[in-house]
Amino acid sequence: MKVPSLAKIEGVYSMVPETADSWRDAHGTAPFVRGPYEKMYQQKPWTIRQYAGFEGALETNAFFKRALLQGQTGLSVAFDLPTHLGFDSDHDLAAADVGRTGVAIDSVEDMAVLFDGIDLGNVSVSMTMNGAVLPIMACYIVAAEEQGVAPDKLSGTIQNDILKEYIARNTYIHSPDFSMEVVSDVVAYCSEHMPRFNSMSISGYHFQEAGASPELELALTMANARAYLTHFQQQGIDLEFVAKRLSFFFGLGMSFYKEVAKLRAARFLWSELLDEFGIRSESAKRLKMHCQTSGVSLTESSPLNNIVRTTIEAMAGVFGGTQSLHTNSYDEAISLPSDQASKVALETQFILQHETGIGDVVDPWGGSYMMESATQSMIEYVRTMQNNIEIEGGVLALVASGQLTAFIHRQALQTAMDEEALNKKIVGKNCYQSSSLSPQNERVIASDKTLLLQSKKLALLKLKRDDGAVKRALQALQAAARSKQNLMPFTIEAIRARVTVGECIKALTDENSRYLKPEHIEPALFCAHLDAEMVKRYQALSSQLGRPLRFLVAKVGLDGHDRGAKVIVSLLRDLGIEVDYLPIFSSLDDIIQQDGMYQYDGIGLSILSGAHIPFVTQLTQKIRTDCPIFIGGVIPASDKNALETIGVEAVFTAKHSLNDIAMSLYDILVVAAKI
Ligand code: 3CP
Repeated sequence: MKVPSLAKIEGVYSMVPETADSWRDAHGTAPFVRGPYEKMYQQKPWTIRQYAGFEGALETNAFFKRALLQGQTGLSVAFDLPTHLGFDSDHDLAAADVGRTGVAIDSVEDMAVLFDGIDLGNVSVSMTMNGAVLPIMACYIVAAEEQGVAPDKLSGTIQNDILKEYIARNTYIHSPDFSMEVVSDVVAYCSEHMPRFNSMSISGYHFQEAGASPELELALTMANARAYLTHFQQQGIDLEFVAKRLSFFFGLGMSFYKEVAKLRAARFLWSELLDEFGIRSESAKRLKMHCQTSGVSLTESSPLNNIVRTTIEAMAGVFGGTQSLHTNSYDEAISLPSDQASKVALETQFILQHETGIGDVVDPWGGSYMMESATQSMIEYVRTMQNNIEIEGGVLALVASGQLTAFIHRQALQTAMDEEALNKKIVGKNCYQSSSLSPQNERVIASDKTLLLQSKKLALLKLKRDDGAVKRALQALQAAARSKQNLMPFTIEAIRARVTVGECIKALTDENSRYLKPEHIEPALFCAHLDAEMVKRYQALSSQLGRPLRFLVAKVGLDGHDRGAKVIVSLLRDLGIEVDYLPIFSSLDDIIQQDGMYQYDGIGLSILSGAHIPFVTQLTQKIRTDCPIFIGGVIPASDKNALETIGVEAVFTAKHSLNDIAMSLYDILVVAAKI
């Protein structure tokens, strides 16, 4: 796909605005570049909405209550990977991931505990859920109903943005076609029954985390927004009404000016897009957004420096006029956020809101030559990209072929090369390195205990419920899927009858089987930036063996973060190694089977969900003893020794440069090859 030049954005500081005169517009009027509301934070500060969830509903409920008491103003639920993918906690594929990167929700009983003592008529709740959106929305609605709160009183947001799951985040379940129907079912249901609830959060955040620049993030987000509007129109949904409750979600990286410009440009583009669809409602044309500071910008070394990064990113969000904000915890490159780091992240927002006066001025960058031209350049970039996407067949076609994913990966490779060549400097990672690590206080997730408890609760639920009602509800859901009716009311009925999340999804996957997207891994030219002697040694090793080295890189379990794994595949291939890649959702049996065929020189696992110990323990028990195993991902330093004891040859984390990784692997390969 053709990519517009970034030169305009890069050279923005010396440009004089051509057509951008947004600063002359009043705040709170179309096209809303200067902000969705006239008085912005002078009238109401942004919502402090920290994304959180771990272990079971009880633990997360306690965390939510503490956060609300401390002054957080909205809730945001992180679900664990099995919930995202529609597996109950007692499913074989769920075992390693229960309660790790979010809370485990198997049924409405769990959802009721999650919000116990929290008035859902008063507190707005965001739920990051896409794949299993039907049963999770239904659990939320039924839990509220049982609390005495009717759907029309509920306020909050469901992410319900499946396109970005295929492009970058990877927690999808069904094929894109069926998933788009599910998305519109949720949107249509909310517009009829939940007028205060945002039925989508069209997300760019994950594109930037996967490697996209801020301008590409914006272009893909707006392209998806257009694809959804087109789809809803085709479904006969009243856009005038639903567009009011479509919100957005953007990332905030370290390119400070670009990030502010991106948020200003986003509002212009949305207002323009709705004009194009003939929508007249002013309130729909106000783009409302949530923002989150960047996870990938955080470093593993000197983690306290991440507080500075997060603060700068958060300021870009506020200058850009966000409605809601999550600030990351400083230890996220190392482990799941500790209590201390979560508290600092929350209090960073209090400091911004109460000590700085940062929100006193509406659109403070308005009128700056640099900012107005940056905003205009963003708008032009997005328009050109949109044009190119249409020429190539539109978003849905490019999602299905995997080209948008590959496109982001190409930018991730470029970033990795820029860091290696020191064209992009990261303090503590590729410059100003120091060996001192700040003291850590890592959160330890009691996953085994959570798994046991969830399994017991599921067994009890199945004993107590009316089996006949369960069977009838599941049959009705399947029949509705076959006859293409809106699935929300049928899922709500099933959830009321105590059908589990996994059972609902199983009923749907029996009709529309689980889907795996195509994978393309782009080549890279890393060797130019690596130690030349070492590159030659790789070639010599292969010559001595009389064959190319052969590697397997695998993503095991349910964790969809594959940016790092794919960069490593490109690196190894550039070193002349033949690499097979087992993509997301691979099992240990897949690895054993592949290794049985090829007897790899090395096997690399990439795990960012915290489930590295159980996976590696099982793998080392099953695999031949002479196969070197490497692991990469978010691995706390305290687990490194345990992994080495189990039999892992090397552990690579965000602090390692590509050169470090290539060197360590070489040393291990030489020993393993017995040359
Ligand atoms: C607000 N209001 C105002 C003003 N400010 N009215 C007049 N003047 C103002 N200055 C009104 C609004 O119109 C609205 O009323 C009400 O006050 C609430 O304000 P809001 O701006 O809608 O704020 P909020 O309820 O917090 O909603 C924010 C958005 C929502 C709209 C962005 O979608 C949201 O909260 N999104 C969060 C998404 C999220 O948390 N995602 C987490 C992703 P009305 O309601 O009457 O209009 S975490 C993913 C992490 C990565 C991963 O995937 O792993």
